Amino acid sequence: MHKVSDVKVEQDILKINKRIASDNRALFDENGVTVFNVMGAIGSGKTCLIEKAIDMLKDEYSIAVMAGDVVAKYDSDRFTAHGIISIPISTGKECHLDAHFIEHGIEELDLSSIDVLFIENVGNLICPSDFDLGEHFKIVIVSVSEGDDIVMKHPVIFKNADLTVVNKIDISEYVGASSEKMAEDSMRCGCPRVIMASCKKGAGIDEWIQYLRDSIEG
Ligand SMILES: Nc1nc2c(ncn2[C@@H]2O[C@H](COP(=O)(O)OP(=O)(O)OP(=O)(O)O)[C@@H](O)[C@H]2O)c(=O)[nH]1
Ligand SMILES: [Mg+2]
Repeated sequence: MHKVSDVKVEQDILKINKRIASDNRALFDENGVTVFNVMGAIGSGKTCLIEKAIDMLKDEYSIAVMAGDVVAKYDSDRFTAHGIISIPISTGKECHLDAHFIEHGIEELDLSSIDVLFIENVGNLICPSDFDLGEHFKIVIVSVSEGDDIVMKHPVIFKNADLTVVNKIDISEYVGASSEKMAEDSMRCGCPRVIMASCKKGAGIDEWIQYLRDSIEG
């Protein structure tokens, strides 16, 4: 009895989330905003890769970010230092963003003046995969320092992703992880595209930017 009611509550939460996400997506579409939901474990390089994208695309597109974290101010300040608008979304105790957080984030933005919105999700590979935010593309950043069995331990988030970035390949040999295995595992889970990158050293950054540009241009 107890278990059945738990399942019902979860189903209701996901149903409500889906409805709000669909409203968010309709607003993004009306305003011609392309939205990327950037997920991945704590410290995998989400902020670093979005910062690179801002620097390399901000002359072509008007970019905004929603920075989601338990305490969001720190990453949000990193984004605004690149001369764009960033909305901090502090989740408190929540381990993921949901569509309702994004709905409130939208109230802070003039969508008609934005071309591209990056949403940096809270760092982890589990909860964010359940929650549609109204984005157009789901991206997972995974770093070699998480160990090369990490993808197969969290197949759902990779299955639902449009792109996996295997980051920190500059330190693969020091941490004893095979970035090739991680890329293969991600494809095996069902992710259609993988980019190998080192946000720090610059490897794969041109491909990352090209992926974003192609996605924005549709
Ligand atoms: N060696 C190496 N370090 C990297 C690379 N990319 C990011 N880092 C470092 O990893 C740390 C975390 O990077 P962030 O971009 O802040 O990671 P994040 O995923 O945004 O982290 P959270 O928001 O806390 O979940 C920082 O010290 C970065 O300098 C990389 O390609 N190679
Ligand atoms: Mg970050």
